[in-house]
Amino acid sequence: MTRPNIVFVLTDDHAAHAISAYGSRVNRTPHIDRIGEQGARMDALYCTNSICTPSRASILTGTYSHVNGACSIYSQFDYRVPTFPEVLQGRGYRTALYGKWHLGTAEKALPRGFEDWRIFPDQGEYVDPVMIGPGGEETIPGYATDIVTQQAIDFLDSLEEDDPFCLLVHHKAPHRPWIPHPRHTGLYEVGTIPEPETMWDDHASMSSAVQQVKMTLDDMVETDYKEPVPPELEGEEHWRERSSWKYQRYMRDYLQTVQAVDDSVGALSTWLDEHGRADDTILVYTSDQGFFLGDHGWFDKRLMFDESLTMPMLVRWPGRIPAGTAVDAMLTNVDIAATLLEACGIAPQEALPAQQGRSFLPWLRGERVEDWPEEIYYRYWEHDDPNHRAPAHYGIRTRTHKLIHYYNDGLGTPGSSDRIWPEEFELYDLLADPAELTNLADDPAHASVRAQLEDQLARLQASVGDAPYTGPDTPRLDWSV
Ligand SMILES: [Ca+2]
Repeated sequence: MTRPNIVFVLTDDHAAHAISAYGSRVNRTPHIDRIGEQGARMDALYCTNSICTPSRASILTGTYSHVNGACSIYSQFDYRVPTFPEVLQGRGYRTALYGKWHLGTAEKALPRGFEDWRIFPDQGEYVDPVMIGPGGEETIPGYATDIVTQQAIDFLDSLEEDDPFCLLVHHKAPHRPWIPHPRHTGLYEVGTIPEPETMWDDHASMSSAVQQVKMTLDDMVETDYKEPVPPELEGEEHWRERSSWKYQRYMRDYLQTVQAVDDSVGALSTWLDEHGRADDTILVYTSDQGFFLGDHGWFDKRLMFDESLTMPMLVRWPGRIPAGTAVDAMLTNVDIAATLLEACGIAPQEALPAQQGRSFLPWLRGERVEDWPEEIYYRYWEHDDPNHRAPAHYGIRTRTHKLIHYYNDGLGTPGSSDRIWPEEFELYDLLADPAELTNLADDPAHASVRAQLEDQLARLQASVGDAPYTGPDTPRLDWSV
């Protein structure tokens, strides 16, 4: 068979519920939607660590954070763990990467496996970004999303007709601080954006660790909403009106930056159509994790609640993936490398011996796989960073329940092992309470469910080669390292 090409569009912090193919109440994304209309939509794809660097490392290598070393945005990706683009390059693929890398800019951490690449240092800038490439560093005038799209199209234009290619298009958008292109500033006017149903969640039954995170809408700062808070909204008593005010501005800008991403997907799709390459190209749209869009009163990610845990993914491969396929299998970002390699006719385990994922290609073809796991493992390692104060935790999600274990050592006292709170658990019944508003961990009626999930979590954690947190002497990653 002809080897398929890959165009892999990865955005940053684009929640599924800001994509109309996923039923967004707040925006329209016609070009992204079209991938799913012509191909497949993943309905239960989860990240295994909801933050930028770790998810990228898991996607590229097919491994969990404790294996690839990129447990937090402050820890070093183990560059010795091979990636799927390196495998493809070794098999004759033309490979390129443009945009956000976020796996380090030290010489050994620079992209490998790509014949051409341009990356933003760290998070990158929206306007006139600096980009690093094989020839060094330069400032490129323009808007980051459009620049990355043009670099991708220039690469496609440079190819010979028969070259198989793997192109990674890694946008900065819609990551903080959400700077839109001027062509989109008329969209999603302040005051018109619906508030989510859980925006006024009081977190009353949640763990102390979660109640103290600095991720509420009111925790946003002026660089997020771009203008001073009006004096009449100052003061503790006005926190609700102020949160709504901040929400409207945050969402306006977030959704406008998404619109440029949708334009990018449109441009790439058009290129494939016009050059006769659509039929032999796997076009993927996904994001490194989800994001809270005012859900539970929060912005940002990190926590294991579904808005943050869920990754959107749409995949088009005409003739191979039936149009309109909805995949409800429970998948993770660790499964993506195996899937893409298998689609290219390469046995994942032989090509990437360290990889821990399982190809979900059969699901994409519309088949059902009877022995597919009905559980996913999650671990957030970054502990109590001063900006977000999100606690480290691990947990399990099944079809019906979620159990989360916050170990809490040193929480609120970075660098110390003092225990402010004892370890805590949260248990959610996802069938009765899909919005995850009621923590049942200490409900006697759920004691047996909790005990069973604790056993299941321990088995799952061991099966991926991770180990429980056992105390301050356990090696642990620290945000300050
Ligand atoms: Ca991200």
